[in-house]
This record gives sequence, C-alpha cells and structure tokens, in this order.
Amino acid sequence: MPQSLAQPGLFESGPRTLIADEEGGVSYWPRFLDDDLAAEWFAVLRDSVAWQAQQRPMYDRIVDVPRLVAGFGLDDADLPSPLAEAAARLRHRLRAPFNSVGLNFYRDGHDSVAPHNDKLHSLVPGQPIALLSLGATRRMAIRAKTPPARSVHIDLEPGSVLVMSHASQLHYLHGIAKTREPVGPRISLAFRVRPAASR
Ligand SMILES: O=C(O)CCC(=O)C(=O)O
Repeated sequence: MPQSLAQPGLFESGPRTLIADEEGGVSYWPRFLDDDLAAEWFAVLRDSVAWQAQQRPMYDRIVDVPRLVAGFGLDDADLPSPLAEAAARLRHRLRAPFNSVGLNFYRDGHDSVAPHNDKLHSLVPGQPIALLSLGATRRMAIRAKTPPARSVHIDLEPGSVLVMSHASQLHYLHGIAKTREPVGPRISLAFRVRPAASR
C-alpha cells in the first residue's frame, strides 16, 4: 500500500499529483475546460437541472443536506448536453468507462460536504472518480484516515478536474468546509463507474 502526500508544485502545468498510490492516486488537472466553456456549462446546468434539496438522519435528528443535488446515468435520454460532452472528454482523457454523474450545487459559503469517502460497494474497483468543477472556487481538504492523518488542501478552480483513485477512497477522506468568505455558487460534477447492480 505505497502512499505519499506530495506538495503541489507552484509553476507546474498539466496534472499535479497530490497523493500517490498504486492506482494513480489523487491528481489535480487545472484548466481541463477553458474559462468560457466552464462558465457556459455552469449557467446551463444551474438553470436547467431539477436540483433537489435532501434531508438525512444524523444521530437522533433529521438534518438538511447542506447543498442541492442531482444525478444522472450517462445513458439517460434526458442527459443535459454539458454532461454528455464532459463525460466524453473525461472518458477519453482518463480511459475510464464512466457511466454515472452526481451533481452538487453549493449555493454559497454555507453549503458544504462533510469529510467522507465514496461508498466502495457502489464503485467498480480500480476505476477512478473525476470531479469537474464549475463556478466559484472552493477549497477541498483531503485527509488520511490513519495517524498521522496528514492532509492536503486544494482550491478547486472552475474548469478543473480532481481525479481520485478507487484505492484512495480506502485511505483518505475528502470534504469541502463551509466558509465565512464571500463566495459565489459552485457546481461539481462527480463522474463515477458504477457496477450494473447499483446503477
Ligand atoms: O463538490 C465536490 O467537488 C466534492 C463532491 C463529493 O465529494 C461527492 O459528491 O461525493
């Protein structure tokens, strides 16, 4: 289980490795989309997706999920065109047969996602997860689950992609904390390879 945390290089271009592991680790791909296309896809998805507010149990209470969500199978007949185009580009660049996309809409700095790993039973082993960011930049923390629990912080800029290996979900948590800084809305597209039974 070779793993290491790497510091992002200041002047590097192309994908930056944040965490190394035997399946490609966690890497950050700035400017996967150019600014105009990222802005166009943000506006189309913000205005056309049927965003859902969800609730979930926490201890003895029911709480609001602090962001809006949506999801599509990539063969859905009503798949918005930016999602089809993004999936085609990511399949080509990452050589991964993505078949589902989960969407998150962070309305402002009050919205967040708690540290978590993706549910392994609903992912095909060995296949990556790709998070494409649109809209405002938000900071993700990626933290090792075991001591010394080192962490990496990465600003997820519009048009960027964060690629996480399946193996990284065993050993790391990722999350986006609330912020008091004024921040605009952000949409993330989480492309995954689901086994047939969980699609
Ligand atoms: O918004 C993001 O970039 C992270 C989303 C995420 O962690 C998830 O959908 O499981």
